[in-house]
Amino acid sequence: SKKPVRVAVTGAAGQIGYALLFRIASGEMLGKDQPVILQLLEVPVEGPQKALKGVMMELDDCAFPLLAGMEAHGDPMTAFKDADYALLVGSRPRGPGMERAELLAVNGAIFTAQGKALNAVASRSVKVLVVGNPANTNAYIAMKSAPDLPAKNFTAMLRLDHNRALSQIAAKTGKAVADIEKLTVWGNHSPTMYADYRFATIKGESVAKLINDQDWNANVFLPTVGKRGAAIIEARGLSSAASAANAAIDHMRDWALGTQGKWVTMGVPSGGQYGIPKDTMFGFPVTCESGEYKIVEGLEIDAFSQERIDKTLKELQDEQAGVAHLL
Ligand code: NAX
Repeated sequence: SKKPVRVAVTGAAGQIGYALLFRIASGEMLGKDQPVILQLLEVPVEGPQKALKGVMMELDDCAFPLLAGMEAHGDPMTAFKDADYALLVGSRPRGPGMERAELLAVNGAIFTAQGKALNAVASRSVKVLVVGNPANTNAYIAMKSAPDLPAKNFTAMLRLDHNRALSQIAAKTGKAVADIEKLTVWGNHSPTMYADYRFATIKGESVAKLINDQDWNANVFLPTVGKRGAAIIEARGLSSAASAANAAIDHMRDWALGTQGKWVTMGVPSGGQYGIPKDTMFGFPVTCESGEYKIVEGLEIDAFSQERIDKTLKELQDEQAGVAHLL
């Protein structure tokens, strides 16, 4: 049987953590033959640490055959020790009335510390996924704080936007989600992201031709996908959690186990493709094979798409400029 791998998860006592840990421990992320050791990080404060103990009691009570070990931590320097995978979920999202500078400062502190800890103690091939918002910029901060790790090990979650777009297209066309290929989402995980179905196909048929409605694209589809997070909060009174956890599982599973040539969306440091400056943590179409992702290159960018890409890039560059003094 396989040797266990170490999976670190931060924000482990939060909403997404509660929807995520049980699926990792049951083998949905890394395969039904891959034992895992969970290294769980929460803030070193009594309430969250106690809640984390409760989640671990429930994990125990599932008697998952693949759960080879489990630890609670309050310090990233111990939580990330030898980690093969790190899912950085805990962060300080923007609250009502919170200034942008304050948001960037609080997260800057969290993600510089976590980046440094990964740099110091994680496996040299650790695969890092940042979920906590602002996800792209937090991933960028962690990457820049870990100079001894390859930049390509750091990624941000755009998969929830990708999955939201898939489901909207399936509803619009009346076709099955499973048959949609070559969809992507460019840019920042924020309402500026650009979900792009120009290359998408359903059983070989062009999605753009099937829909054939640019007004729907610009005025219904893009706003619906872009503002879906706010719509969930409005309906549920809480932000997306199960769907976010599901997207994190999809992202890591595809990165680790491959996509068999299919496109998925990941936020990854740009290598300069499509005019996106090097190292910008940007949503791109990728394929994954043998534990590595590869940006799909050479796609044509029309005027409408260029305008959208420029807008989401501008937002990311402003965020990056706001944290530059920390790095
Ligand atoms: P919760 O507030 O339920 O849980 C967050 C947990 O993180 C808390 O238990 C908190 O104690 C812990 N935490 C905070 N700082 C920490 C630190 N420095 N180290 C370790 N743990 C820490 O939030 P939840 O609903 O689980 O959401 C978590 C994050 O995901 C938020 O930032 C949220 O904005 C973000 N999201 C990102 C999405 C994406 O697509 N990238 C979608 C869903 C979600 O909105």
